[in-house]
Amino acid sequence: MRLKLYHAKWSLCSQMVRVAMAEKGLSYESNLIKLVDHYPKGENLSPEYLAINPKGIVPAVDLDGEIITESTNIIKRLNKLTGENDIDLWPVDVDQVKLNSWVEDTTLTDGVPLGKTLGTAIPPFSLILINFMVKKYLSYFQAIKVFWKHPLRDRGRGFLAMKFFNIHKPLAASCYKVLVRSLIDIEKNLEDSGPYFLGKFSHIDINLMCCFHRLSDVRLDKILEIEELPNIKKYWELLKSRESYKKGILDFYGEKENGDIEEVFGPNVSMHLEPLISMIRKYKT
Ligand SMILES: N[C@@H](CCC(=O)N[C@@H](CS)C(=O)NCC(=O)O)C(=O)O
Repeated sequence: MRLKLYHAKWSLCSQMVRVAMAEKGLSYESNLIKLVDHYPKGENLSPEYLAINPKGIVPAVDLDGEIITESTNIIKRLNKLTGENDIDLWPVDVDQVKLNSWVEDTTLTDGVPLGKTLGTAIPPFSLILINFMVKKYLSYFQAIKVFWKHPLRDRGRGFLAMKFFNIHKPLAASCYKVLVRSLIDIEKNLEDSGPYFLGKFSHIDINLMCCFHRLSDVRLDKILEIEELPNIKKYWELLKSRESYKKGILDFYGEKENGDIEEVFGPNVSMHLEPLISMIRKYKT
């Protein structure tokens, strides 16, 4: 079997697939793609990559010549393969409806407006970093080229807007409610079924591991440690202790990834932390 992964180091959806690969113990040929929002010579809009994924986004997998795109599809497909570890990411003895809907809602699903679900509410919080990277790495000419070339029109428009303006703050603020509601739902769910989201480890824990990790990239991880969310605190520790967290996420942080995060935040926490914590306290009382 030949398994080739097209992915990016700092990409939430790529992280999800890499964690799934690590959980299954699958070895793969790695093809790292430089994304146009943080590399002047971005590769995801190149004719070669567009031939693999015409949407120009990562991840994509080549499984014996068959191209699979969309992180959820990829993970479901990988789960059918036999790797070194005997683990089923879609166990039949857990609530299938819940698993399905939570996986949907924690994925960056195309066509779902930003901020509608947890999976589409996390990226707006990442925008502080993306906004910074677009300004830092893209020339005006490159930003205009991305605007023209990006098959996903709203992405092209967004990246161009970020070259000129800071659009991250209002967009993140518009997602407070969804993030807070989702955390409260997760807390309640863990209280009922823990230690993993549906009792045993499954696809949804991979998505939540990556979403929570992104919160830590944007200096919002303190929200996962507050006393109002004790089950989330335990759960996050448990997720971080899995080998797949290191293999699929941490191992892909280099000087550039860490350097950009440091340059944006320094020793500071996110500007959204306090309002979010106050909102959780309000909802919990
Ligand atoms: N629905 C897709 C979303 C994929 C996606 O948006 N990937 C981002 C990185 S997380 C990307 O390729 N961004 C580059 C761009 O839009 O130019 C999935 O779940 O795989």
